[in-house]
Amino acid sequence: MDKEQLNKTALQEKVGVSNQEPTSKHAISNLKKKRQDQPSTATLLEGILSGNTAALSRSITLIESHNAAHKAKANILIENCLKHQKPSIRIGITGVPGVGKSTFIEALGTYLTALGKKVAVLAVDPSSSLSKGSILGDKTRMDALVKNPNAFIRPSAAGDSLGGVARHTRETITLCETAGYDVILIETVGVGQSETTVHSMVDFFLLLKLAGAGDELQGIKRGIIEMADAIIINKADGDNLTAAKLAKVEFNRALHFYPAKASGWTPKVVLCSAIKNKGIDAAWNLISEYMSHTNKKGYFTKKRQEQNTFWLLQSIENQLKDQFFQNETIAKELKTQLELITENKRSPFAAAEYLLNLHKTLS
Ligand SMILES: Nc1nc2c(ncn2[C@@H]2O[C@H](COP(=O)(O)OP(=O)(O)OP(=O)(O)O)[C@@H](O)[C@H]2O)c(=O)[nH]1
Ligand SMILES: [Mg+2]
Repeated sequence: MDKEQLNKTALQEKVGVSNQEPTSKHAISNLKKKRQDQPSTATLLEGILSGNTAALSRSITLIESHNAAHKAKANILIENCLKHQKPSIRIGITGVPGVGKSTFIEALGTYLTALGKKVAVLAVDPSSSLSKGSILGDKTRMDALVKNPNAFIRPSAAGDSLGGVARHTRETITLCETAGYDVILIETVGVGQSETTVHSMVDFFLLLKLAGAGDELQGIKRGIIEMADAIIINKADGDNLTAAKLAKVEFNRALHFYPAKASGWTPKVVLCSAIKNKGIDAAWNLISEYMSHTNKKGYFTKKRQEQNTFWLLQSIENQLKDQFFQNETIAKELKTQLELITENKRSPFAAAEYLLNLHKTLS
């Protein structure tokens, strides 16, 4: 083997000279081209409209992307979808971890597909990147639904901020409605901020509870009960049934003390055993009753319009905040200003005004 040939082997290293990757230029350019070979927005829309779930999944991945070019493409796709959006009902499902949300969704989803409806399940869980198992767990607890051709399950992008997850979920709802899903079920853990976010994007908000444990014990805040259009007492089976019946009476009484809803709807309490498939029909009947009640009064559409206004303003707020805090000069100056405040040399308001003026000159 001559010296030149030796230089070409992958194992040989000349001091100070890094060997070229043993990949041909042709292969690299092919790989890059393939990566760019993303389907066009027209192809994606066509796929979504024809019920192709792979196209739907790809479109959701596109809207979840942080890449600027993808974001621009996603905006076009969403805008084109708006013309094709079909009627649906968006249902938010919340409750403390372990109350049975996923089991309930599995039962309700299966029940609805048997009625001939198409069901999409989305999960809002910004903490899932930390807790990891939650999304995977959901998938396994929805065994039947995962295999059901009339159901589509999509967990939220892990590791995102709540603002990011919320935007993606809102846009995913639009995509699912374009694909013709009649019922959109959105699962969220009822212990943080996410349920307020979900409440502002759904038509009907369902709170799952357990009998026998106080609100404090269940980590449920009063505000969440106020948001609920229905309370489902889950795990009303076996030894728990008597306590569940009692809880129903108590909740019905307690709900009278909450202020009346703008829709004129009185929240109701339903007993359910998601695991035994009991009370699922009663829960759906209640949701249907709510739909006809709010449709009659024109409230259903009004609420969606109000939600759109809220999301427009929320989106502006989020983007302005991002622009501000992601600016490097601002980040540096912010540190200096914080020091000045700590040393009592400047007031927080003067510092804020200074930073905002600086941002204005930078943009
Ligand atoms: N006895 C009984 N157990 C139930 C019922 N529904 C759910 N479970 C059980 O409760 C546990 C938690 O159920 P999940 O559906 O995963 O609860 P979850 O609210 O989705 O939980 P997170 O996603 O972790 O917040 C599982 O072991 C279920 O089998 C029910 O109606 N009765
Ligand atoms: Mg779950």
